[in-house]
Amino acid sequence: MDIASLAFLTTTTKFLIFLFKISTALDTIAPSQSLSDGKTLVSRDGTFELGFFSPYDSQKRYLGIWYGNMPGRTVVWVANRSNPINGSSGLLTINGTGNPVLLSENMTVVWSVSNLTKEAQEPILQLLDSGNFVLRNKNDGDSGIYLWQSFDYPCDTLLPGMKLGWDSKTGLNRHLSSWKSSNDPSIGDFMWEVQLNTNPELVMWKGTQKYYRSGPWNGIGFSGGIALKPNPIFGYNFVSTEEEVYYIYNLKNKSLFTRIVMNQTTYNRQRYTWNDVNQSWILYDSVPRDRCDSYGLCGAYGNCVTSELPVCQCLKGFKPRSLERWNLMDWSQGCMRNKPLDCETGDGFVKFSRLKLPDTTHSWVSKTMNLRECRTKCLQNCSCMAYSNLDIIERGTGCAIWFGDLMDIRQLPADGGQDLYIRMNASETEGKAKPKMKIAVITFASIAMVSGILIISFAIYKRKTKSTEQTANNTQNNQNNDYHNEDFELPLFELSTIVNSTNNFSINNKIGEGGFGPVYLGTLIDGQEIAVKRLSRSSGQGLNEFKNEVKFIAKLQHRNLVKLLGCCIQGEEKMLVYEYMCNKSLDSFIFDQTRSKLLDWAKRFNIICGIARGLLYLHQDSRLRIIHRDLKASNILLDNEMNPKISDFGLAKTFGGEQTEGNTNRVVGTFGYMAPEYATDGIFSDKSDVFSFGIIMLEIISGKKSRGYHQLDHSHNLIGYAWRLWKEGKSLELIDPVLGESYHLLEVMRCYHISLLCAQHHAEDRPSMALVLLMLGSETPLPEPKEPGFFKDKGRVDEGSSSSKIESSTTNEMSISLLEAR
Ligand SMILES: *[C@@H]1O[C@H](CO)[C@@H](O)[C@H](O)[C@H]1NC(C)=O
Ligand SMILES: *[C@@H]1O[C@H](CO)[C@@H](O)[C@H](O)[C@H]1NC(C)=O
Ligand SMILES: *[C@@H]1O[C@H](CO)[C@@H](O)[C@H](O)[C@H]1NC(C)=O
Ligand SMILES: *[C@@H]1O[C@H](CO)[C@@H](O)[C@H](O)[C@H]1NC(C)=O
Ligand SMILES: *[C@@H]1O[C@H](CO)[C@@H](O)[C@H](O)[C@H]1NC(C)=O
Ligand SMILES: *[C@@H]1O[C@H](CO)[C@@H](O)[C@H](O)[C@H]1NC(C)=O
Ligand SMILES: *[C@@H]1O[C@H](CO)[C@@H](O)[C@H](O)[C@H]1NC(C)=O
Ligand SMILES: *[C@@H]1O[C@H](CO)[C@@H](O)[C@H](O)[C@H]1NC(C)=O
Ligand SMILES: *[C@@H]1O[C@H](CO)[C@@H](O)[C@H](O)[C@H]1NC(C)=O
Ligand SMILES: CC(=O)N[C@H]1CO[C@H](CO)[C@@H](O)[C@@H]1O
Repeated sequence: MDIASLAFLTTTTKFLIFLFKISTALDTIAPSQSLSDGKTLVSRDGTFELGFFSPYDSQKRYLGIWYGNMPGRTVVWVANRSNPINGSSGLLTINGTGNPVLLSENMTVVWSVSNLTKEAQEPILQLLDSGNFVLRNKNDGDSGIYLWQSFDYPCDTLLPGMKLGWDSKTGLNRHLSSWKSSNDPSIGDFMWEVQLNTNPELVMWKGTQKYYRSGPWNGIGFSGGIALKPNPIFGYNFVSTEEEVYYIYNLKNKSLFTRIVMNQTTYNRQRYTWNDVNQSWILYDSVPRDRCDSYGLCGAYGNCVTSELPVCQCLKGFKPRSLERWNLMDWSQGCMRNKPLDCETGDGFVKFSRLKLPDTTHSWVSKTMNLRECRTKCLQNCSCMAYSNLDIIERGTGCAIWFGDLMDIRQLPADGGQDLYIRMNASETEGKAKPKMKIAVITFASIAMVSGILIISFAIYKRKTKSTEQTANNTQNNQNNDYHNEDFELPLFELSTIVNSTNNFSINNKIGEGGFGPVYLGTLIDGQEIAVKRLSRSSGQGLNEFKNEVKFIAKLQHRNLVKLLGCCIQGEEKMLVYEYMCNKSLDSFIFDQTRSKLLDWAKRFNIICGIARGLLYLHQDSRLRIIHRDLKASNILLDNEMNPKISDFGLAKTFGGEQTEGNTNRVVGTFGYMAPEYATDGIFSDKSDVFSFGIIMLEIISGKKSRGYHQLDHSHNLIGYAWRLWKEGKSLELIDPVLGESYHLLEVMRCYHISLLCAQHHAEDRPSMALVLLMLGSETPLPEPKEPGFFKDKGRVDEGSSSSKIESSTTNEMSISLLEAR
């Protein structure tokens, strides 16, 4: 037989087997049925298969689940892992009381399910496409209510959608335990679980020894981990509530496969992804990653630093407990204080940066306390040794404190780790603090990279002593012991760092030109991309705007606001450094024929919600109440996951306490987005931002520009058009045709409705941002919108203030300023 016909035969056989599988494959077992050795269940789409198998060169038979359409057999779950069957007599069935049982010769029960969550009525066993093997009542259908599920009893593998952790109602602890060997799936030495204490974290055990810990969850990731970069494969979360504490991860693309496995051979927890091209599993990541991840390697108060030799260093202010053993590289005794504490008289704290936070076994947390209250709380108890923020989102919230010796600390690279404030003798904390530049007043005006506008201004207040030595990216400077000036601190970049990162302000690096100076793309040594706004020396206005307006940017930190990384002030040079947004601004997507296709409705909705959250933060939740005054699509930047970030605070105004409205002689903003009372009378309030937000929403829904002022017939500007369609019951015509059929109609209509409410003519009719978010997130009925601003007024924008004239006007994409001569 020649090779061709052999190949043909093989293909045909494969095809026949495939057909056979399709025609015979079942995914369920009913009480009258059973599954014997040699037969398998196949999930509906064929992803998973359940049946009897023998691992590697073992002769023993086990009931297990493996991937259905893959060469080799990757087993993800075993039922009778410590009780194998000797021959091929295995039989899986449902017994008289509705419990799944696995029988071997002479009807011996090898494995069974005894704890059902409720009474079984017509129970069936089903293998789902997720790899979950469930027992459910037949009439519960696909409701997700199960009497029992294999996902609650993991073996060594965590699949997407499985929870690793605790259900406090039932006391269930879902954890991974390694196989003893590739021949023997019974419980091995390694376990990977959520350690349930006040500040939970993931812990790996080797027998009864703690082997590795993840560090507590900080709202974004685990404090000892590497931040997960946006990736097309998976995302994860850690949920901690009264009822449940668990880790979970989800696949972004259902046609990819990933799995997490606790591996006894390699002593680590691995994450694999399936490579379709060469048909094999690729190791994606694993923990522990390096020597410093070994639990408690450096002992109490020891700091593990991979770039140092030896890796163990005592934290600043500490010395080896036993110098002799320390020098022999036995670090287990750890470190002790140079100067003992004096709790009665009063201690202080020293801040350590970029640490993996210590073991949380003896700790306490509060979600509501801020850092200052946290410090006080810690000072009150002499056994409290350190504190930190619980959550690092929005510049840090909540309070975590540690009792007793601090264990298992390591230093992490620039973008990892957290700040930890460690209790020290007061004499250690005073006088030694390096003078750090304090920013009292900073303003940045416009950062609009596509249209090339970035208007920034700032002023710097220096403390008595001045230092320009400090650089923001100095990784050596990781144990700086400044204490308690967490407010207003802005890292300083060396001029040379900026010069190098931008190729000496090369024309090739220029990404925009604003009214007050050029914007450059820079790349730091560690690869981070930055946007550098360099103030032109000739720009007097930049400094003015600065002094007047943004006394606050250093205080603003929210995931939906663009992040200021630092600044550089050296001689004549004044520059602000921002995170670089590779996806540029919203307008470069929604108004672009090809790029708009990249924004499906789900992404657009996410953008709407993100902008709303950012605005709510500005209006209400930030320490200063801020009105942005120049919201528009080109001021919404998008990160690589398409999360929106509000930029350009150059025109922003801040408010004290009860003040809700202001008045200005200089009307600045952008036509098409400006609320009527602001454009005509210079009256601004949070509601004028709400108006602009409504317009942006309409632009996102319709893919059309607001345009505005040069259209005399106001029914032809976007808001007029949207209002007319709404009134005429032709709302569907507004929706961006690029969205095709793939949108959630009710959600789009709800957004449309909310945008009209935001754009109502009278400011007092418009909802607050808090209400907008509530409306976006619920399905409660909405009030009928009243006529929008700029609809009926057949006149011009400046109706009622005939004396206004345009002071400087650029294209309709740029900010313009109107001067009111009152
Ligand atoms: C398999 O055989 C071993 C020894 O031969 C015996 O101890 C064990 O009980 C048997 N298992 C089953 C399920 O029959
Ligand atoms: C079915 O199996 C369960 C679990 O082993 C057991 O408790 C129950 O008594 C069995 N029912 C019958 C009718 O054998
Ligand atoms: C099963 O029953 C037969 C006959 O009663 C007996 O010879 C055999 O040893 C039994 N097997 C096991 C595994 O108990
Ligand atoms: C069944 O549930 C009880 C109480 O909820 C628990 O103590 C027991 O360990 C459970 N048994 C199994 C096999 O999960
Ligand atoms: C999902 O992955 C498949 C195979 O890699 C790819 O062809 C497809 O485009 C991906 N889908 C999405 C939505 O990313
Ligand atoms: C454990 O890791 C080794 C080496 O990467 C690999 O060959 C083996 O298949 C892994 N074991 C499991 C159960 O995944
Ligand atoms: C499979 O391909 C990936 C890259 O696509 C490569 O990294 C890997 O080494 C390959 N594995 C084998 C076993 O060839
Ligand atoms: C510790 O602090 C107290 C007061 O804060 C001071 O009196 C004492 O001298 C300090 N201890 C040492 C060893 O410096
Ligand atoms: C300090 O905290 C520890 C640990 O929570 C606690 O046992 C002790 O009672 C506290 N002491 C005081 C004075 O509150
Ligand atoms: C779930 C279950 O019944 N597991 C059993 C598997 O076999 C071992 C060894 O006999 C039992 O201890 C487990 O209870």
